[in-house]
Amino acid sequence: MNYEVIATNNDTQARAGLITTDHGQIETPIFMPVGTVGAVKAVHMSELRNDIKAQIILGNTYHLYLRPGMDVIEHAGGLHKFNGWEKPILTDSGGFQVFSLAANRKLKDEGVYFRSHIDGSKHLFTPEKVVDIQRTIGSDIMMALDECPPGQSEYDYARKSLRLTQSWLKRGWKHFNETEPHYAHRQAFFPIVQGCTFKDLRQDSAKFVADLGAEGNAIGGLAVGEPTEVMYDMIEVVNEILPHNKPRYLMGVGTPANILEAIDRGVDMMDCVMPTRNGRNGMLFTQHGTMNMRNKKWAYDFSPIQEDGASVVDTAYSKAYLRHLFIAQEILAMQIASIHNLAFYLWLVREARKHIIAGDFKSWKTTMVENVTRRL
Ligand code: PRF
Repeated sequence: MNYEVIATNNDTQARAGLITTDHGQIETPIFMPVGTVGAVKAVHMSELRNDIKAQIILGNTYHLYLRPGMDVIEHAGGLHKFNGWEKPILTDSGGFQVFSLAANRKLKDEGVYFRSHIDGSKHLFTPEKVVDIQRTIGSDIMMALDECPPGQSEYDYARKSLRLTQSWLKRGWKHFNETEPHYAHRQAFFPIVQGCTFKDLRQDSAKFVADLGAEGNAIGGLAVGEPTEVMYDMIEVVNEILPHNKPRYLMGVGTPANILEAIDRGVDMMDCVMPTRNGRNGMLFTQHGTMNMRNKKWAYDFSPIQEDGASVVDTAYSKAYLRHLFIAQEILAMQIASIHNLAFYLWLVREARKHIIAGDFKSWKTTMVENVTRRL
């Protein structure tokens, strides 16, 4: 993997960059649609490519390991061959998903024991094992095993948790360097900064991560219940330390406004289930504000979903029709909303990139944050 900074501004920390992987290039800042089980919910690969213009998607170690299992993925020749996505794939390590989904979790020095949320079977994830799993999946970017404590954690817990994450990181990094890819393409390994809402722990974690010298670095443990301003402060603290010549990935964030504020603070990569999950519930994000498509106010509104929208669905269907589909619980409603929201998120980061390069990102961002936070 290679990363090159293309442009910076002197009034923000924002950067425009270019990541090169063996599955192609990624223009940053970038938003990565979430494809937990190897599929972005309700969206075809052709729509991801052509309508949404996704450049990289996410997969999850936890889900793919439990189902279909590593034997199937290995026989398929890796996830790219299995799901037909030929561009870059990033996989999360499973730590975060174990904490949000699995039953009977037990944290030990060696790793995390848990029971599958699917059939109750017992498993152990170690820092080494999640590297092996991600080797089998064949993701272009793999993530380290970490613990992501709740946003309101006490200092003592946060410190102990960070020590565990750091000892896992050392082991995962060592194992990554001692093992080879299973397929013909190269893989990168991103360590994850933790430390909850405590500045000194965040700094400690960021230094530890920076010292490894990985090809990119991630910021975890945010957007987990802490106030938004605290999240922004933590991003600033961490990005003062993480190297400028490596991409920075903010995990699981967020709303369109969160994304713009993160880019302003020097973040290059983001992912979130929000555009797809909220979309399936009838919430549309647009550059003029959010719309709840189940609302009665759209019943006779035959104007396009979004006149100046970024994807084909925006002008192909009316608001009244989309509302009807949601009320009638038609599958097409979820498909349209998912395509619209993802296309909007990808449009937003492309625009951000243009404005970083043009040098007027700061003023563009201020106006855009106001617009996207409106309710229509
Ligand atoms: N760690 C990992 N994945 C994550 C997170 C984390 O802290 C978050 C937190 N926003 C989302 N996904 N491994």
